[in-house]
Amino acid sequence: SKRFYSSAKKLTIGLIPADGIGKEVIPALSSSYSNSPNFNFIELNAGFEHFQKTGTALPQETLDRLKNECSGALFGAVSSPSHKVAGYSSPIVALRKNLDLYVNVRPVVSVASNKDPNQKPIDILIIRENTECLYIKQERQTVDEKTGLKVAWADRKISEYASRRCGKMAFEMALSRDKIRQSLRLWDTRPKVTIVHKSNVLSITDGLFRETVRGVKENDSMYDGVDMEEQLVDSMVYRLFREPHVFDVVVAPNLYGDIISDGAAALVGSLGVVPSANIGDNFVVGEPVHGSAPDIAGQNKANPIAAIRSAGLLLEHLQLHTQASAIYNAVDDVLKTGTFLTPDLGGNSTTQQVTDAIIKYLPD
Ligand code: GGG
Repeated sequence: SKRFYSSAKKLTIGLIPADGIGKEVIPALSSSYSNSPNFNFIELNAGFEHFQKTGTALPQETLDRLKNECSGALFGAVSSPSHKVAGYSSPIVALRKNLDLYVNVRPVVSVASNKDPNQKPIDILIIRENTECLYIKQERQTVDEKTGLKVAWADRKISEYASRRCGKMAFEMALSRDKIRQSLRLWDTRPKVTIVHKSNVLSITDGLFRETVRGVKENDSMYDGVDMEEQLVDSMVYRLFREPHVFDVVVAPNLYGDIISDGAAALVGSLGVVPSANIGDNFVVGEPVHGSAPDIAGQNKANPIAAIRSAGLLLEHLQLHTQASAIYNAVDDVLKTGTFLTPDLGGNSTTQQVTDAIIKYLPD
C-alpha cells in the first residue's frame, strides 16, 4: 500500500465517522491505508445514532482515547435532530469545547477549470470562532404574560479572550499564507484579514469581537504587513457572491462563520469539497464542512473530497507539509481531469471510485 507519511514515528489518528455519510467518507480513505507503516487508526464512537443506541452522544472513552492515545483525529458528520431530545447534546460542539479546539479553519479554494480558464481563482481561508457565540446553547422558553404565547430566548456569549485568540490565529495564518505565496511566486497582493460582524446592530457583542480582533493587529507590529478590513455580515454574503476572489483570510464569530462558509462552498463546486480543521493549542480534528446528508447516506455517492482534504489539513497541522501537499495535489488532479466526479459535481462516480482515483495520483 502507498505510504502517506515519511515520518519515522508512527502516529495514532482517531477516526470518528459519527452519522450518515460520515460513516462512508471517513473509512473511504483510511481503509486504503490500513497497512501504512506510519499510521495507526483507531475508530471511536460518537453521534446521534450512537446516542440512540446507548444514551450517550460523546462517550467518555472517546474523549479519553483521543487525549491519551491520539496525535489528532478526523470527524465525519453528525445528524443532530432539529427538535429537543431529552439527554442529547451535539457531540461535535461538545468535542470542540472539551478539547478546547478554539478555531475552525475552512479553506475555500477553486481548482483551475479547463472549461473556463479566465475565471479568477478563489482562495479564501475562513476562520470561525469555535467555542462561543450562540453555540453556548443557553436557550430557554417563557410565556408572554400579555399574549399567553410562547417566547424563546438564547444567550449569546462573545468574550475578549476567545475573540483575541481567534483574531491572533487569523493574522498568523495571513502571514503564513503570504510566506507560501511569496516562495511560490503565486501572488502579488498583500495579505489581508477581513473581520465579519454586525456591530451596527449588536454593538455590545459583535462590537467586542470587532474591537478585540482589530486590537490584535493594532497592538502588534508583527502584523504591520497584513491589511485589515471589516465587513458587516450581510454585505459580506453579497460580496462573497459578487467578488469572492478579493478575500484572503476572513474571521468571524461562530454562527456567522458557520453560515458564510457553507455559502462560500457553493462558489467552488460543492459542500462536498470543502474541508475544515478544528484547531486548539494541543490538538487538531479534521472535519469535512458538510453534514451527515441523510438523503444520500448508505448509497456510496457521497463526495469523499472534503474528508480527504480534511486529512490534508490534519497533516499540515502536524507539520507533515510534504504529505499534506501530496494529498491536495492528488485531489486537484482528479478534479481537473474531471473523469471521476460524484453526483454533487455533476458526475456519477461512487465514493470509492473517487477515493481510488485520488490514491492513484498520490506518490508511491
Ligand atoms: N461535519 C460537519 C457537520 O457534521 N455538520 C453538521 C453539524 O454541525 N451539525 C451540528 C449537529 O448536528 O450537532
